[in-house]
Amino acid sequence: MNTKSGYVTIIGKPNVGKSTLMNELLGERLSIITSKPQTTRKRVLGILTEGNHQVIFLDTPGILDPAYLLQEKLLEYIERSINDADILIVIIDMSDNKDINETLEDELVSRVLQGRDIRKIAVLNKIDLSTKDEIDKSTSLLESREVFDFVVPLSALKKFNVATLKQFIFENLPPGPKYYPDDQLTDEPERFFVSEIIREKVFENYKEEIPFSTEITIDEFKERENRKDFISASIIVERDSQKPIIIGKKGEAIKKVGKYAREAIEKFLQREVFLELHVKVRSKWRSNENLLKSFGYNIDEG
Ligand SMILES: Nc1nc2c(ncn2[C@@H]2O[C@H](COP(=O)(O)OP(=O)(O)OP(=O)(O)O)[C@@H](O)[C@H]2O)c(=O)[nH]1
Ligand SMILES: [Mg+2]
Repeated sequence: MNTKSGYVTIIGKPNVGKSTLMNELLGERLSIITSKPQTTRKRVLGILTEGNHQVIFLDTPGILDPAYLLQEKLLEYIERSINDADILIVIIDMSDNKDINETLEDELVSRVLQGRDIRKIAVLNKIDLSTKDEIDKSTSLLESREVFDFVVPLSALKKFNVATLKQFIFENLPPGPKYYPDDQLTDEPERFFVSEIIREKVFENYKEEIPFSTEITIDEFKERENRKDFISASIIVERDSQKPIIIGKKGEAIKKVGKYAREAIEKFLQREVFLELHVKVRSKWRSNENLLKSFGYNIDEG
């Protein structure tokens, strides 16, 4: 059989809709999405198999100038995912006037665009928030740069033009074997998605610097016969003063997060679970090499 397969890496500034687009292309809610920037912190792999085509999507953290060690690690995930790419998607937020130039002038992006001979796609996302004139103007501007093989305005949220993008990807996949079984969606373990879902609920339920100061660890994940799975997780914060904020008055805040997280985990795993949440302080974990490693930010091992 003439199969086609390849890696499609999705990059862009924070919050432009990378994870929304990957999920939409996959038809599954795999990567977590929130209205806050810096939601994605690792490379998230999603597999799409249709007929003779297998696409391995890599969703990446948003590109920014690293201010602390965690952000340097995020940049390494992005660079690595770019190196793996057969096709590169650069997403630009159409509703943010500055985003086109800032993205194209970003050092990393311009290096990639001028570099390796791979297919390069510009996605102008969030067109549901713009007028037709604005969209036409931005599309022409991107086309005039002549670095992209394809420029597509779309709305990942409203599912507009996503099929056109998918078609282009399928047509431009190199010949190759299927790397994964047809029904496999990802290569990450269930506990990764469980921790991500909890982090999504933390992002959604706390304000200001709290989401950015938190990390999730899964301390226990037990499948039990004839009983619900048992999951014990910790919300890690950076300072003692953040602990009572996570817990809330009479424990209400953490209870709410726990409920939302459990419901979303059950939906994802399609089975019932018992979820227990703790809070731990790990001083300045975002700048601590060993702690980052223990939280799984070890790029060398993939
Ligand atoms: N209006 C509109 N909003 C969108 C669209 N696509 C994504 N969003 C919203 O933009 C926000 C960010 O979406 P994400 O998919 O998390 O963005 P991201 O690029 O993965 O963000 P990071 O992982 O933080 O870099 C969410 O609130 C989405 O619902 C779109 O096409 N239209
Ligand atoms: Mg994301």
